[in-house]
Amino acid sequence: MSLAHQPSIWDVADEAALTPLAGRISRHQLTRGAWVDHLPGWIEGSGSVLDVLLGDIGWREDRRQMYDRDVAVPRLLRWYGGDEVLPHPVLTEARTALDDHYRPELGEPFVTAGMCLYRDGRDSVAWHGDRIGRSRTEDTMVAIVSFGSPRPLLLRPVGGGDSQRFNLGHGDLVVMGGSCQRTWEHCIPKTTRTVGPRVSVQFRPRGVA
Ligand SMILES: O=C(O)CCC(=O)C(=O)O
Repeated sequence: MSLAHQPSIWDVADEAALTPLAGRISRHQLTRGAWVDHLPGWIEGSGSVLDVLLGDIGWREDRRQMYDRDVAVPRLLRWYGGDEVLPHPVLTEARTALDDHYRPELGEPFVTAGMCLYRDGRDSVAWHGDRIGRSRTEDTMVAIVSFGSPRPLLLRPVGGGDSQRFNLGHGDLVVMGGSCQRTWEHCIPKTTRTVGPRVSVQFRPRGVA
């Protein structure tokens, strides 16, 4: 994959490394038992991870039926089951660190890693909650680490209300928790601004998608 990307002027480390989570991640309480944790710049040297993720890791285009047309989903996808080796060791370390931090609250480990590649501002994902599997009926957590050009993740309550915005790229972490997948929706909107590629890595417990 040859997608030009601009390094962050803040994240200048050559080697990818996790920074501590405890005491640095801030919780935003939403309504109806939903919350979002946010830690900008959790992974340093994130550009070196992006270089690997933009390589040939098996990205595929999904297609959806829209009325009478078969259309490409506007982003590329790669899904890793729990027994697959992740493409960069810092991602494995990240999953372990998330487990150490959240296990008392979550009660189970993060297992799968879903990855999305937004090649430019035309790629996006529409409003949705991750409601396939247990997250349809149970509280859970979805942890997202972002690499590359920041894109806004918007959240809004199901049925309407004020929205929240987190600009995510360059090693930033958000964790959507509590009832967030059932009572709130999230999206990555398209933009006409010139933006480089962004890869989102979503860690989920088994049976949540
Ligand atoms: O790109 C992101 O950070 C969000 C991805 C997402 O919402 C999803 O794939 O369900």
